[in-house]
Amino acid sequence: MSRKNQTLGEFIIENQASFKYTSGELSRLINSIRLAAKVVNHEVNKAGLVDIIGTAGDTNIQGEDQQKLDVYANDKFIQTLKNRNIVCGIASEEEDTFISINSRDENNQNKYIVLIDPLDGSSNIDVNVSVGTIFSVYRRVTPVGTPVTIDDFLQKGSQQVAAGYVVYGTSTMLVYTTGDGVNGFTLNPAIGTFYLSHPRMEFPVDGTIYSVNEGNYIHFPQGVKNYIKYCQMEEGDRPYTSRYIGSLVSDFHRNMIKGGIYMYPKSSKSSNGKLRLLYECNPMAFLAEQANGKASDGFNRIMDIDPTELHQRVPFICGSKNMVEKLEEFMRDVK
Ligand code: AHM
Ligand code: MG
Repeated sequence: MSRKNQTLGEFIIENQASFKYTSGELSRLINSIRLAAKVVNHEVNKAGLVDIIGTAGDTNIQGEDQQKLDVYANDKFIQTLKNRNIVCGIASEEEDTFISINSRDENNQNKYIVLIDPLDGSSNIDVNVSVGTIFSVYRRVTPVGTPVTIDDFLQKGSQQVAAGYVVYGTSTMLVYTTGDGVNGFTLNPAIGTFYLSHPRMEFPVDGTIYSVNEGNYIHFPQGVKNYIKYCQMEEGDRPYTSRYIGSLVSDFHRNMIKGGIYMYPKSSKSSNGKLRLLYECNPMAFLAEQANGKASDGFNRIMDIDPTELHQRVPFICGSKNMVEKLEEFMRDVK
């Protein structure tokens, strides 16, 4: 089956049969995400040349308007999914409401909807620090052939059929799951091909890294404060190392490889935290569980939350299983 250095294209074809709904549609969908990721990667890599090619709002030498990178990424992902006539609906962090797609196919048989955060880690975009794309895929719940409705998007994370991210880091990687483990592919920019570099990725059950914006410490719930103090205590393999990039995809990616916990809890400033359930937390939770990790809101499984709004926020704790469970223990203790 899968082997290292296999290209993503080969991997998709070889693994298509093992996916329980084998229409080829999901494979085409992952393929178009792969294409859009390459286009966005090219643009992200040019971001450092901003003084030379102009900033957002300027007109470039070809007379084209320079776009902000997150707007650019949003356009590219939506355009690619639309053009390839693959999905029946898209929701994005950058769009107020969902987009219904009229298939060119007369029978309009498209079954999948995609939720996407086209460029996450906005505070890192202008400073040459890793950012990422996050995506989540569901089968629609309304009848095929009719326009999508909000019900197609407000599904529990446990209903996801695929999820993944692209990290635009020192290398660009696409990491995804279709419910049969997590595989990571690294882009060779010279030839524009993704290769399987990280087969069967898994969180170590325990870790020694904690990732949280400690500037918000005084606003955190007592359980989180106690857990942070626990991380810092001198005992056994503690104190843990604190690492926070401020880019969910990059923090998650590092923690999955090395073992760690990511936290964006609620605070007295934001009662549901900051991160969005449908296109940030659920896809990362699906990946985490598929990689033997865990994702929680501090008390309950993220993927069991019944969504009520497209842009809903939830507290998000995710990472190595034992670490997340330890945090939950601290939360319960002060409930
Ligand atoms: P964004 O969608 O505006 O980019 O916000 C999401 C990002 C996450 O990637 C990151 O983990 C978090 O916000 C950082 O937030 P903060 O700067 O408050 O620590
Ligand atoms: Mg985001």
